[in-house]
Amino acid sequence: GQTIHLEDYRPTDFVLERVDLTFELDPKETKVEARLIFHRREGVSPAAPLVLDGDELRMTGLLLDQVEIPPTHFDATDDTLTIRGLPETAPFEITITTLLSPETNTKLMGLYRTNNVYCTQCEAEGFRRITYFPDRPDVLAVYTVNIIADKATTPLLLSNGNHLGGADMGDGRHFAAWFDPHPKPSYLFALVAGDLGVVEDTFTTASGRTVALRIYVEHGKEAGASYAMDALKRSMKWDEEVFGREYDLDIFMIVAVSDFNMGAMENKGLNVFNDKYVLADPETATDADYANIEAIIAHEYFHNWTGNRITCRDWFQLCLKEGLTVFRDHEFSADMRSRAVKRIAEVRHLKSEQFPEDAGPLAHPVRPTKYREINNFYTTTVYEKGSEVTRMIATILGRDLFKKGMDLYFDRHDGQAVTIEDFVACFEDASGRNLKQFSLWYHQAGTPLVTASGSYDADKQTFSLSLEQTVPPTPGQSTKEPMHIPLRLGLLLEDGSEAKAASVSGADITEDVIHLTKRKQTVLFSGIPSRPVPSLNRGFSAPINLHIEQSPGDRALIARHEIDLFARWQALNAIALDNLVAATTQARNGQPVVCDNALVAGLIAAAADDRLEPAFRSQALTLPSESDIAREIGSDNDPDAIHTGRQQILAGVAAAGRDTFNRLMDDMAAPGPFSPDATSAGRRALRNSALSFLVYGDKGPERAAEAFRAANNMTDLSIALTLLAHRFPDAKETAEALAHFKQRFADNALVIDKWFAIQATVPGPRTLDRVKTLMSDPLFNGNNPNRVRSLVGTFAFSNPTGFNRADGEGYRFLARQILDIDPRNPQLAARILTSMRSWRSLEKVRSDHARNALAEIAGAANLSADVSDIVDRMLE
Ligand code: BAL
Ligand code: ZN
Repeated sequence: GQTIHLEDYRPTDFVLERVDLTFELDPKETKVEARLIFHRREGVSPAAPLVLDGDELRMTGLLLDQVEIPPTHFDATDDTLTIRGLPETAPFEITITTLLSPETNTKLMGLYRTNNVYCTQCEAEGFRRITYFPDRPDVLAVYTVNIIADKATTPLLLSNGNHLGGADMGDGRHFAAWFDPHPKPSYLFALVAGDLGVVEDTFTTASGRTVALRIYVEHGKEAGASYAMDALKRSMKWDEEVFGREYDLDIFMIVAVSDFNMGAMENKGLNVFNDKYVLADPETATDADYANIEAIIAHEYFHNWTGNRITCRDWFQLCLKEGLTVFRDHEFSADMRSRAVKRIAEVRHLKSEQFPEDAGPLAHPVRPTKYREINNFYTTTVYEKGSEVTRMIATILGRDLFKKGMDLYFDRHDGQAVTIEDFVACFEDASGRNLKQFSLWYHQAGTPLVTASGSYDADKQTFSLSLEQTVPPTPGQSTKEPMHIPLRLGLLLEDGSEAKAASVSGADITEDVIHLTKRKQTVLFSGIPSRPVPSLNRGFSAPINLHIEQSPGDRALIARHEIDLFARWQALNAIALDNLVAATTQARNGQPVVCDNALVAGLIAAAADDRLEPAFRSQALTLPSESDIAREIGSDNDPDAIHTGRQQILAGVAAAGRDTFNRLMDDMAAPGPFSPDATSAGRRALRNSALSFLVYGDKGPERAAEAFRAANNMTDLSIALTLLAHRFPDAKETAEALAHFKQRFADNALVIDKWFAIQATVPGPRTLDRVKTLMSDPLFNGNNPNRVRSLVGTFAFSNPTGFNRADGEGYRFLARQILDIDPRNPQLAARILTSMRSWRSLEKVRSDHARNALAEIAGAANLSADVSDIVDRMLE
């Protein structure tokens, strides 16, 4: 594919006014008639042709104002339709007829079939697989959609907007008409048709309108949608209360499907979801599943304003809707659950997914300036770092001015397709602050590194904090400008209280935020009575790497006394990470691994502290992952040494904390029947953290097997199974538990995904053979994205020792899988391939194997644009 550049943006020559679509649905041959009313934009040359996008289309008719267009007046190529000789000023109607085969559409873009249901996915460029169209987000039009289908097999006919009516056609078919009054880009178009069950409810908006709510799922699964419905109503209310946003149609629909490339899609009034993010009951969903459902239901709903009412001018602006909407769903979850625990989970996710991306060959700015395949830019940088950038605007301006800026954004740009510059201007105008330097966060890739050191002058009672920032080079950006980094901080005194400085110089400071804007800056705090311990980047106010020389004792002081709970966790995590990095070196050199007493004491004290909420204590007990350690080390990584070192540290904590963990098993036992609420989930999390350490210290599988038998919910059951499979892979009890689990849930695809994932993550070199064997299991299905992700994706992304086998077999296996998946589903193949994004930070033997595997992919014939874009960037 060719490279698209931001600087080449220009508006279309023709303005699209209206779209009328008629679908005659058939699995093998669906007929689509698209009637498009255009007029030439003022000032555009009368000779300019109309150029429309297409992808794998079969066109059987092309009319201008109902008259056939002669072949001399148009050209149809693989990806465009060019029509010449169009009216100079008057509006005209183009009618295009295309034939589609939904049944054989395995790319899951455009119109396809899943479980006998017709379904669409149009973001980013799927609409052009339905008809020729100006398929870009700045073309907003009003749509009418007519759907015709067999009545017996396809009783349900859905599209965007409001239902206009329908009728029997007398020939076994029926039709329905839908009208969406809100102008929208084609990527928000949706059609769903089939035979589905429904859960219904209503929501009354702040202004008193009644909105019909419907969630469609497979027949028999209706009960599993009740949590999603509850989350939807809470989302609608929250968006009214917090952002002042009301819903704008008479009906809001969600459809759950089992074959979906993404998590979910925010089509206007008709969200389509991967059923993984809709269906939940205690027997089959974990606490993490419940939290994800709540977050994603909210995310897609919130898009109605941030994405749909105000959309992107072009795909370079993707973070305009995604970063902002992730920020909104994070705030929602924080309000529904524990804010501190939510923030810890967000930061863990950001560091484990986005930081590696930003440090490797796929690094790109939050607002990129070029792309070859837009599907490859639905990244954690655009989403998660994009959310962090929005959060920093709120931190810099403060709550009230941030709200004022958001209100201005909704007011000023409703109904428009806009840019990041438009978004930032609203906050500048609302606050009077200059955000020019801050905007570098959108344009410079790479995670900034801030190095800090402090010194205390007892005579003068001053504390001086020297800060230096560097932004590492990233592909296409070798030198960087200093950024505006908002750092929240506190200065803790020996007794744990916080010092209040008499004055601060050397940096702008607002509340507890210091604004770092230069490469080097020294901040002087006066009136500090004794040597303080600085607690920096409270709440993770900036998405940076922070290096500060701090003794374990100073960190322990923060871990005990910070008023900011996130900062306590951050301090514990820093102690643990130092220890794990040292343990890796020791393991690699064949030395005994030393587990620091300060770490063990800190972890156990946090776990045992009844004043803290259980969910937080569980987070405190969760050591940095093997990939966290690899990222901290940065280069020449040996995943086996990381694993061995970490296991030794785990053993140290398990042995020292046995009494505490045993007590927690009792204290955190469920007091009543299962409930998915955050408090109950937190108790389960802490109990399972304790169980994990106890099982770690066990010689045999009895305790884990007993936990498996006793579990009455999927959280406990899947953790017990994971403990058995990972800790005692060869035990008879493990084989029995795996067989029992498989048999019990054989007809529940989402649970069977967990069964595959648990086995794919068993550490060690033998797991590759198990994964290969599992691929021949009758329950494996290479056409179902969730299933492929659960086995192949989980193995590559989440099994550092298994995937990174020293002999390179893991990479060769992945290369073969990518080449196998790519012709069917390029998006899925490209996404799984990004699991190799950190290959250059491996030690030489492994990185040589990895390069060879990537070269094998790059050299294959007929690669999709998706995979070739990723592999080329990885090898660049
Ligand atoms: N727009 C793609 C799916 C999502 O981010 O909501
Ligand atoms: Zn989104």
